[in-house]
Formats: sequence, structure tokens, C-alpha cells
Amino acid sequence: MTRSYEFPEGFLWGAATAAYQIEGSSMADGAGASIWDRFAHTPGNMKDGDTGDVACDHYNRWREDVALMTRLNLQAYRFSVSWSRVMPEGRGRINEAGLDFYDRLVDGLLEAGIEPLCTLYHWDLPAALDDRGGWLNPDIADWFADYGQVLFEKFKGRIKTWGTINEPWVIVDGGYLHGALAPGHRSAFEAVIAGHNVLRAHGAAVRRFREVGEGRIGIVLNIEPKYPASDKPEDEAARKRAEAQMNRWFLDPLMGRGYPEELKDVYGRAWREFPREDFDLIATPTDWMGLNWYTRAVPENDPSAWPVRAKPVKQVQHAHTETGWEVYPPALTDTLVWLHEQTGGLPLMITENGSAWYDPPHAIDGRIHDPMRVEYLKNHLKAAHDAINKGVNLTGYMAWSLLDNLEWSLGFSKRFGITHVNFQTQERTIKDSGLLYAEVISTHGKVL
Ligand code: LGS
Repeated sequence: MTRSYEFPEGFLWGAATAAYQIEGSSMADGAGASIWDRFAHTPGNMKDGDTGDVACDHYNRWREDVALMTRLNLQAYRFSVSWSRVMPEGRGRINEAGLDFYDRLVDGLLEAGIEPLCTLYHWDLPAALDDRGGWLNPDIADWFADYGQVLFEKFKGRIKTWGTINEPWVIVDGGYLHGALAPGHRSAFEAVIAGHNVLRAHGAAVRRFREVGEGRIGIVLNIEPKYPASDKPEDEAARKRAEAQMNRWFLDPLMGRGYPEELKDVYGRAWREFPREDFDLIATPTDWMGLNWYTRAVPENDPSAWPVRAKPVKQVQHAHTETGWEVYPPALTDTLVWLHEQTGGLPLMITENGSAWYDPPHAIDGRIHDPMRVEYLKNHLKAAHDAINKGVNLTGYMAWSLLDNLEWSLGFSKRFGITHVNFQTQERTIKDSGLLYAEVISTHGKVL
């Protein structure tokens, strides 16, 4: 029997990006530097010395990109605002010229009938705030709420759906624990503090939103489910540590459950206790939650793997993307069901899902054939549909990404777009995956 994958009425279809990955012109019109400007301009940090100086030149080509969204039938567009464009010092003075960029973009989206979904923070902290300790400074909760207020007020009535912070775990694990991402620190002591302040900042922004904003607000988490490598007790303990360190570190306190016990074991003397009232702030109720989903992991015990003492076992029986991530769509269904239970049925949205595969640098005869991405997209949409059938309150899907872009420290070497970007000419070409996606949208999934 062939199944129908028709999605429910009102299901929101879109694509996602992030400011530093696409905009370019990061210092234009009075903007301040961000930690990503600094990180990318420090030798050794970025593959092939790539930077976001130009990226997809979206700062100048946003009109063309909105037209592209129309061709893709998108109903929504998830983007992030660069904090240091809007507030060059991160606090106090507003740079109106920077704010105007987002003003034009939001109006352009609304004119095209595309709903803007705005992420306040997708990793590009103002460098001026990093000079004051960045996420290590407890004052950042107020700085972040003040910045949020500027946007909540400016876009009241125009932007209805807000996300506070994109992927707290990646900010902390990449930025403060292992140092692969900006600001490039490597300290468990710092990671524990930064993680707590990221959560406090989220809570402070949600509270401010309730005072001055209008619409829905939530956070965006990356969840990578951890499957058992064996039935050995030490592997199960490793699996639990990995799940606590990546998935539950942020989810549990947001849901009012405090930090998972396992983190004490993972972080040892770097762990610390935090004041009771912080946990009330962190657990301030939200309206929705975003899920960024790419892959699963199958961790086994490995005492040498700092600090989690777990190492993923490669599942050689399955395909892996260009970034080395296993393709295993059933785990998306499992994650959605799990998250639905964990959040007590909070409305969920897939705010990112996608895959990097080799695509040529130039389009050939106006086409980019990307059969692997087409397969990935189809199978993950079906997996999302399975979760809806199991009762998950899933409200939308945002493909990562609208455009090939700067994949952080991997530079331009990894292409995630449903639209190809020729980085020599800035020419955009909708890939086969984008053409399929447009059809998925116009048929509510029936084409699957
Ligand atoms: O471009 C980023 C995408 C690409 O893959 C986006 O800015 C982020 O929000 C997000 O983190 N992104 C992403 N994450 C996948 C992480 C998978 C980690 C798997 C590690 C296995 C060893």
C-alpha cells in the first residue's frame, strides 16, 4: 500500500539561514565587529582561511534572495539578526543603519507573503561584549534582554515568531569547551559558566518579551539522539553521559527540572552549583520550541574522550554525508516523539534539517543535480510525518539551508543549500532538492 504524506493544514514550510553565514559586509554602515569576525580573521581557525566578509553577499542581494524564496514557494523564512549591526558595542547605542537592513528585509518578506521567523542570536556575539567576558559575564542576561527589546519593539506586529538562542550546546561546546568555534576557548570551567549564562539570557529575553513584545517566543535546541552501542553497562553509562551532556544539559533546566545529575560526573571539579532563583528564570514558560536535527550518535565508553568519556561508533552500514554525519531518518521520528514527551506537548518546529554533499562549484546547463540531498530531504520529511502520525505537535519545517553558505570553521567547503551559490559570481541556482521542495510545498507533501 502506498502511504500518503499529506501534511496538516497550516503546517509551515520554509528555509533557514544565519546572519554571519550569508550576509557578508559585516562591518558595513556602522556595524561593530562580532566574535566571528575576529575568529575568522585569526590564522588557523578557518578551513582555507575563509571568512564571512562577503559570504553570499545577502546584505546587498536580499531582494534577489526574497524573489528566490518566492520561486521556492516558501511560506516562511528563518533568519538571524546580527547583534553588532544593531548595537555595535553590544549595549546602549543603537545603529539605525544596521537596524534598517532588517527593516527592509522584513518588509520585503511580508510583501512577498513570506512569514519572517527571527532568531535573536545565532552565534555572532558583539566583540565588544566578548571584551567584557562575553557569555562568562553574568550581566549578559540583561544585555541580551535589552538587545531583544530593541527588536521586539521595532518589529511588533510584523514578526510574530521569535527564537531567542540558536543551539546553546553548540555555543558552549564549540565556543568554550573544545574551542572549534568562536571565541575558541577550551575550558570545562568556562563551559559550565557560559552554559548557565546562555540559559539565563534566554530566560531574561523571554520575560522582557512578555513585557514589551507580541507573538510567540521559544528557543532552538540541537538534539542528537544517543542510541546504545551494546548492552554492556559501561556503554549504557556512556550513552547516558553523552545524552545528558548534549541534549539534556539545556533541555532539562528549560523544562524546570534543573541540570541532569550526570553533568557532575562529566565535568568533575569544573561543575558548580547555581542559585535557586536562576532556575526559575531559565524555566520561564515559552510558546514553542525549535529543533535543529541532522543525525544520531551511537556512543560507546571511552575513558580517553574528554570530558564525556564516550566516543561515537561509526555505523558503517549507513550512508554518511560530506560532513561525516550518519544518515538515519528514523531517529528524527524518535527525537520528535521524545521531545514531545519531554516538553509536555509544546508546539515544536523543525527549525533546521539538511545535509552537505558534494556539489560542483558551477551550475551545469542551469541545473545542479543533487540526488543524495533529494533522498535525504524526502526521507526526513517522511520521518517528520511519521512523528505527526504518532501525535507530535509539529508545526513546521525549515530546510537548512536556503543557500550554500559559510559553514562556520569549515568555510565554504561544505554545501548545505537547496540553492547553489557560485561563490565566484554570486549566481544562485535552485538545486534539484530545491525544485523538489517547492513541489512538496505546493502539494502539502503529497508528492512524497
Ligand atoms: O550551518 C549550521 C548547521 C550545519 O549543521 C547552523 O548554523 C547550525 O545552527 C547547526 O549547528 N548546523 C549543523 N549542525 C549539525 C551538527 C551535527 C553534529 C554531528 C557531530 C557528529 C560527529
